[in-house]
Amino acid sequence: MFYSRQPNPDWLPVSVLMESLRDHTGPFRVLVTGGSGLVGRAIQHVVKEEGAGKEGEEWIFLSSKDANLMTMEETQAAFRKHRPTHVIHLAAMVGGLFKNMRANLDFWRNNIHINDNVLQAAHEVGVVKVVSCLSTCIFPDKTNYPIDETMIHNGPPHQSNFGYSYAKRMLDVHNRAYFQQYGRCYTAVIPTNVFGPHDNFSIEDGHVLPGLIHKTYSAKKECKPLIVWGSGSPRRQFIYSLDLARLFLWVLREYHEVDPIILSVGEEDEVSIKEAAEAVAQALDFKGEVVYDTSKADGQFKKTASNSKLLRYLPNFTFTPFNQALKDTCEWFVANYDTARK
Ligand code: NAP
Ligand code: GFB
Repeated sequence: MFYSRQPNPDWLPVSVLMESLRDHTGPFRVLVTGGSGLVGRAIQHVVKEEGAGKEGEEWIFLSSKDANLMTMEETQAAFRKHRPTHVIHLAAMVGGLFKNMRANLDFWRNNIHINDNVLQAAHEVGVVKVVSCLSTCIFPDKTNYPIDETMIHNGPPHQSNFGYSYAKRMLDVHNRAYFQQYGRCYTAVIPTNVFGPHDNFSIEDGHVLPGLIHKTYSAKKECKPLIVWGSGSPRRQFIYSLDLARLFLWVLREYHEVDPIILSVGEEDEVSIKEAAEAVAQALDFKGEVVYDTSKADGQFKKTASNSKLLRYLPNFTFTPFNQALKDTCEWFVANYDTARK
């Protein structure tokens, strides 16, 4: 197992270095924090329905009901109970642009507490590897494009979600510190905007695609116009949750750098919010009027990310075509309207 940056052997007792760099040969016992959310449910699907789990592996998916990871006591209790060998750390306070604009302090505090508790509890029980989750919205707002993994700390993030962004950036600092001091291979992925079944379809708190799906569904049912917030000109890359889940499994097993890796569709797949709204209308066969409410914020204009590091590792990875993934997500929402988060 090779790391992008060897810890300075002068800093670490060799036993700790060898202990943490040792290949883990036994079966994985994988703890997934945030296992009940959009990304967690997608990982459950690929492990249980697509056979992505391996013989003898144990997968444990936590929700906040199993442990409130904001408190160290409950976090430690969950880690001592399950004794994972590997962790996929998804749990976080998450939301779209408008929820972030309303609650930057909560996004900062909640996520800082959760992340510090999870990584320390993992270290204390000897977890061999943790894969945490950053986001392409945490990069500097004033930057060159395309964005790549080396640019995380090159300047302030967009004002709309600075609390969430700085909390996520500290995960990268955490990972480097656990590697330098204890040789731990704790790393992170950087997904772009994610969508799929089991998303949070709340119009006020959710992200743009689930919000538009919910609004289009209602507009069609009530024969009203679809109201898209903002100008429709900002640009986004969207990754289907099941594609992200498949990539998470690869990162868990085959990616051995502490440096984070962007998990996103290519720059050429970036679409405008207007194009996304039109794609949602088509997927739900909505033929009514589409109105743009420019009194609402646009947020970051774009955060075009490069997936060239990913494609260097996985040159043949194929993403689900956007319109197909959107159609599947809309069908899931319609079929599960009564129980979906909204
Ligand atoms: P989500 O659907 O909102 O799920 C959040 C998960 O975290 C849920 O399982 C939730 O448990 C859990 N959680 C929240 N607070 C908790 C607490 N105090 N203690 C224990 N568990 C807690 O979020 P998601 O979209 O799947 O996001 C997963 C990860 O991907 C996050 O780290 C997020 O920052 C990152 N990410 C998401 C996107 C995106 O577009 N969605 C983009 C980039 C990165 P309950 O179900 O019990 O509430
Ligand atoms: O997914 P979203 O809420 O967040 O997208 P970001 C916001 C963009 O979509 C803005 C437009 O340009 C909005 O004006 N938009 C249009 C809508 N209609 C809607 C709607 O009905 N709902 C929503 N939410 N937006 C987030 C970060 O940025 O990206 C989070 O704030 C997170 O921290 C997430 O990291 C992945 O893509 O702008």
